[in-house]
Amino acid sequence: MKEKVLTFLKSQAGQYVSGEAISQQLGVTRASVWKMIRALREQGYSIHSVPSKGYLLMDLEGVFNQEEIQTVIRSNTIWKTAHYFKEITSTNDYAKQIGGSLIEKGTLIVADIQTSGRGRLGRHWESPSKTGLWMSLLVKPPFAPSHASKLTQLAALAVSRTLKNLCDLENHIKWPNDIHIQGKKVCGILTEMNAELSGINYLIIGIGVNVNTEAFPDELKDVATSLYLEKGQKINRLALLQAIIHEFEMLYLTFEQTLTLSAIREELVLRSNIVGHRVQIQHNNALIEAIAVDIDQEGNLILDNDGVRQPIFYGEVQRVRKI
Ligand code: BTX
Repeated sequence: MKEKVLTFLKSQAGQYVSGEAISQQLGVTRASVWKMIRALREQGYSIHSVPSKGYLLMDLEGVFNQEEIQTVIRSNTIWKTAHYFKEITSTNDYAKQIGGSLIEKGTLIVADIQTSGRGRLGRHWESPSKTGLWMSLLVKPPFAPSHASKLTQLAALAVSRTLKNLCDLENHIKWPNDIHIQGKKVCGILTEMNAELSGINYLIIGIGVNVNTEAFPDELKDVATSLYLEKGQKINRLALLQAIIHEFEMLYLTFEQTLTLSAIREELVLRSNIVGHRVQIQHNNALIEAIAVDIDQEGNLILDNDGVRQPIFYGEVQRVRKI
């Protein structure tokens, strides 16, 4: 029954609804309306009450709980199962714990806070409470481990498209795993897998998006940004989650057919803030400096060093100056 109260409040978005109106609509007493409002608040919904006006649902920033997340992924064909945590060390760590026993095609793990969010090479990923999208997409793909890194590119494109289409924010993909707005990192992606030569046991695509972050710690404020800081308005995290998962699903289903990035290679290049620039890259213990000229259908960054072309599969890339 409390779901019905919630649906009713959502249908009146932005307006106060009296306890009387809710009790009449649902055919229950005012006392049970109050009990259900209390239960919804315990579930994380922010419901404001004013004695003369009634109740107002204030979930413009998106409330995460098991039911809401399950609802937004209902139509997804790959990630149908979700695990929501109010707090967790890292969604990627949890994905590893359950990865061995994963039987469904895909599982989504979402948390409101990560206490030990991780970036690449064990670096810390700042994941404060309820302001971001901290999630892992766990999947058991039927293809060889060599294809895994391409999924980072699919995820980056899914986020990049969503930030443009849903939030109207211009953004760039910093090959291979970040999304930048105005040169600052708004999203990072960490892909990890458990594999044998014969195949992938499970693969985890961890995605962290700074959504409604109002301020960053000193060490990040020059390099990090959030959708809120760029747009000046709060973004509904559930809507963002739904859009990213939907984009990713479409990209993944196409990728499964060809196992190459040929269908999206040009778009990856267009959205890149690396291709067309002189870069430095740490690769196999050497620091290479060259011009990034392309991304191939395997997802490699193509460097041109005085006419010699070299594909780079993975690495830390930094722009040196515009050519
Ligand atoms: P990365 O190694 O490319 O980036 C890590 C670096 O980014 C840090 O060293 C720091 O300088 C900077 N940084 C830390 N936190 C933030 C932040 N919130 N916003 C912007 N910059 C930041 C990027 O690794 C991959 C990050 C993946 C995070 C997701 S969240 C869900 C999943 N679970 C988990 O533990 N990690 C992934």
